[in-house]
Amino acid sequence: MALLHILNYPDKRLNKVAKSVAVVDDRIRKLVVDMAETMYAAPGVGLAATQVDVHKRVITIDVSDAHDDLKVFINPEIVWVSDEKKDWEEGCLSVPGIYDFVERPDKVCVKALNEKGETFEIDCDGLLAVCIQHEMDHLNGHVFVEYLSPLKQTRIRGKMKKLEKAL
Ligand code: K1U
Ligand code: ZN
Repeated sequence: MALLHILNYPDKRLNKVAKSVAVVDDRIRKLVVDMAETMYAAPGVGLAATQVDVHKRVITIDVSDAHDDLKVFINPEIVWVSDEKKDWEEGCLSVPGIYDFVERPDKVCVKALNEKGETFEIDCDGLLAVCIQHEMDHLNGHVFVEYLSPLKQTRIRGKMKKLEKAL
C-alpha cells in the first residue's frame, strides 16, 4: 500500500481527460488499493485517479460513516439522470479548505466495472450521487470550482497560490 500525492488546483494536470482501462489487471488493482488508502487518509469520501496524476478512468468512493463500504468504479458511464436537480455543498481534496454549492441531478444510475473486471449498475442518490458526478468530472478534466462564478474562481486561485507559497 502507498499514499499517493494529490494534485492541487489549478494544476494543469487536473485538466487531462483520463483514458479508459483496457484490462482490469493487478496494476489497476494496486492503483485501487493505493487510491483507497489515500482517500481514507486525506480524509475524503471520493478520489479520482486524475487527482493522483494517473490518467485512467478509475474512481474510489466511500460515503459510509464507518468507512467500510468502498465502491470502485472503473470506466464509469452515466446511464440515467433524474430531471430533478439539487444543490449540494461540495468539497475537493484538490482544492483544500474550499466548500461551495453546486447544482446537479439529484439521482443517477451508473454502469462501471469493479476491481474484478465485472460490469455492474448502481442507482445513486444523496451524497453518493453527488460524489460520483464530482469524480466523473475529474476524469473528464474538470474541477467543481468551474461551476462557480468567475469572481469566486479568481478568489479561489488566489487562496491556492497563498497555500502553495506557505508549503
Ligand atoms: O474528489 C474529491 O476531491 C473528494 C471529495 C468528494 C466530494 C465530497 C463532497 C461533495 C462532493 C464530492 C471529498 O471527499 S472532499 C472532503 C469531504 O467531503 C469529507 C472529508 C471528511 C469527512 C467527510 C467528508
Ligand atoms: Zn474533487
